[in-house]
Amino acid sequence: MPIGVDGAEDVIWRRSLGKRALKQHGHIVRGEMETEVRRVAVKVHSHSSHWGAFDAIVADHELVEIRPFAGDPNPSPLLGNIQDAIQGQARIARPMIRAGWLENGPGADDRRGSDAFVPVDWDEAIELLAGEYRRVYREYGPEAVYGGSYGWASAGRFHHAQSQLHRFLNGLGGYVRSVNTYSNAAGDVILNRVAGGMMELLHRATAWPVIAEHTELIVAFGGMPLKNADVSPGGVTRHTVRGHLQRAAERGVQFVLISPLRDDLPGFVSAEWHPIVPGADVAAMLAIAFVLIDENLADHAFLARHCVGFDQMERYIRGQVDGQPKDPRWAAPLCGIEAETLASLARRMAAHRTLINVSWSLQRAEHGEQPPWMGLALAAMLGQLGLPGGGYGFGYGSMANVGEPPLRHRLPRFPQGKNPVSAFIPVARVSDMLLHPGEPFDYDGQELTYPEARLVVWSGGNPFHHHQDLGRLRAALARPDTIVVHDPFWTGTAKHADIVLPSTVSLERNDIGAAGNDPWLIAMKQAIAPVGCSRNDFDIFADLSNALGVGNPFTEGRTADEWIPHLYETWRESLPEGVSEVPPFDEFWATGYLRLPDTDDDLVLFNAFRDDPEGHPLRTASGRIELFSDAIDGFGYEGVRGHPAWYAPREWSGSPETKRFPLLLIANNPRTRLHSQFDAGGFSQSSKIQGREPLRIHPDDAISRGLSDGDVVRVFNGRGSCLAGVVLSQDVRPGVVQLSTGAWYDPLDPADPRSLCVHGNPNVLTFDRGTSSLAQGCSGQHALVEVERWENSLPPIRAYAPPKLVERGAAQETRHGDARQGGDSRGSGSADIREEIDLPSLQE
Ligand code: PGD
Repeated sequence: MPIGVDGAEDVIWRRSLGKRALKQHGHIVRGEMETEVRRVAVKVHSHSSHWGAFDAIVADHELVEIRPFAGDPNPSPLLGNIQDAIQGQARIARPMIRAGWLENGPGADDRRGSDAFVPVDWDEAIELLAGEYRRVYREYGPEAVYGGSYGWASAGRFHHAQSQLHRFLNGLGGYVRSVNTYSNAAGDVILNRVAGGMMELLHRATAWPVIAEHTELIVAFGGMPLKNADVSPGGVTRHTVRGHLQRAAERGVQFVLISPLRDDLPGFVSAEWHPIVPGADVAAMLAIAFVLIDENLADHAFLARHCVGFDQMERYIRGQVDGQPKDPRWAAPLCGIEAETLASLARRMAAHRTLINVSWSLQRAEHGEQPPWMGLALAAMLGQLGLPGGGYGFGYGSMANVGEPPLRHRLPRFPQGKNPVSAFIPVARVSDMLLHPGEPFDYDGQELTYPEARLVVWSGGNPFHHHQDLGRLRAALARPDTIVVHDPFWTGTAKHADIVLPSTVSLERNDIGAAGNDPWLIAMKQAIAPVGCSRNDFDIFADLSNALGVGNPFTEGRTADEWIPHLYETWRESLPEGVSEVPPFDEFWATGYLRLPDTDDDLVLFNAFRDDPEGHPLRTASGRIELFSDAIDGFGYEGVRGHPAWYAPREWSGSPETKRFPLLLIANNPRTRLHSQFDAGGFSQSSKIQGREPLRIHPDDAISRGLSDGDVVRVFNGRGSCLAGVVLSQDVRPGVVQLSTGAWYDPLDPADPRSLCVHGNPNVLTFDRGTSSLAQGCSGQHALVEVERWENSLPPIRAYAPPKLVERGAAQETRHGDARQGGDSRGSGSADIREEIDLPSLQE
């Protein structure tokens, strides 16, 4: 499968010429290219990303345009990040070893993050790293290797960074893994116990067309934001959520938005907006439940036949447990929604075909197990679960594929082998593990112990994006003997590693794109040559496996380009008889796209269970929906009863802490990129203010602080601080500020773990506590902060610049000098570095 043999054609070249192409074709400058129409010879390569399939248009070996997949009705603007980002200076050009590690060998080191790096060639990097793997496995065993390596990496069934790493580590004897995700750990754990599995709710959710046709009232806790519906792990070929919402709105569906942010539902659905206090949804839900009970609107027949534990929950709601009825008057001051509004909403919900949606953002917070559980309980009380258009949704609008028809067959999969190590951590407890080895912790009814990780490997994830309280993370990352990072980019994580291995991006390799609940298999064709010396993760692990004497079990004698047809043909052979639509590999590859058979568009969640709960029991302890769980009750965890309940988060608008930090920060997923990916790209950059991530604030809060649109502010609390650019917005509840995740970590003083981040990464502010002992999930959504105008001169953005690079032996000198990063990332940074050390051109 050589580069660019297929799809060669002449096309009209309208826009988005890359910088190098501009130079080669001579005479066009960036400003003109939007209108320029010219005919040039190009090659067209089908490809895919987590935010959409596309054709990569290449001329003279340069990526010149990203053109959305023709079958996508509403392509994502995130495609606009790819072109600039993949060729920028943030790419890692060569394998790098941290100077201090090279000098002193493995060991705890708090210089991680501020130390310089020494470029080495691949042979040396492989030899050094193989030696370190050998040492750690021999001296400490596989329980000393943390390979959880959480992260989305890039689309593609074969070059899936985490799967590649896990297969490699399994070949060495295993590793400590992580469980659940940063996206929805709390929802996963609670719904597995009380609804029989979150995956069922996600992959077999009531189909969007059924909602558009049958639902009368959508009550959306946390909304259904279109920005999140742009993405799906593995890819999304058809962005349909906007169209479904439009059809529903045209049919007259009423939308009630319960969220501190008005744009958590698009304006065209004309939602009734109740700007709730962040973190107080369960109080509002309990008040609605109270009214359903009090006014005899609950469906007792459904509760009796399909649920267990309503009695216990009812006693709590009526106040028979703690003397406090959870009525609307109780809830109103907690959640900021008037008592009468809550009561009338309860009556409307009972009178209409109602869908209750709980977005994932609600459970990415302290006590995050409660909103998905209480939302389900409300839907059970309405008795509409299993009816078309009624019932419950977990994550419509949290991801593109929720509500899309499931595929009839499984997808091609790269086998990971078996991990004999039983030790694991809940994914968001990584700092706890590194800071407290040997100490006990609770998780979902189990008493576990944190292992002692000597070697930490990350491939395809960015903890400096996804983890909370980055100051604490930095202290934790000072502890292990060795940290290895495989990434195409100099992310914060790469800058904190000891050994950095440059991976290719997906456009630099061949792969197969596919995702659950998405109907297209995409031939992801290599479009451009790898930047610098970057290599496919597979090839890196193959070399390491060879060096460690376990080569053949890892590669099975195949190259990467031999694995891809192998995966496809193995998958094709495993399909049931009669799936005649699936052609042989060569045909698929030549066509570029394959429509997969999916199921009908009329799926209704829980309909078989509704009709026959005994014949189609749920996979819960009782076979029914658990409004009271004996198991959870038996764990005896603080802040987790046997039924859903209200617990005030420690940091929220009603807490005593607000005296010092009176604003409630919402650190949600960004609108302009997927997580931290391609933050240097054009679309992401277009939203920055004086180079900083935008922070939305209500005009009342801005005026009282003397702030105007476009100002730069310092956002701070007791854990850290960052700069951000002010956007005044009436779409934010007063008392709330919103700063999305994903701006690359950019410490003013890299040697200070609690340094100001000059770019606007909100995880310097968030707290690092699990949702509860039940799920131990990520609580990154909320934190208390204060905001003040930044009066000093603006520090340059260095986030995308490489760290200081030095020749071997120059490390000592660096320690005494300035070990800060290389300069302004859009200015002279990379030039300085190249003067310092002769790096290969990124384009060669
Ligand atoms: P990404 O930015 O997608 O973030 O966290 P995650 O770590 O997944 O990181 C993926 C990394 O993979 C990037 O650095 C990219 O360059 C790299 N990569 C891409 N392709 C390849 C490849 O082929 N090989 C290798 N080796 N690397 C590759 C996301 C996580 O963040 C998630 S899912 C959520 S929902 C969380 N949300 C929040 C939140 O709401 N609030 C806060 N405060 N924090 C959060 N963090 C979580």
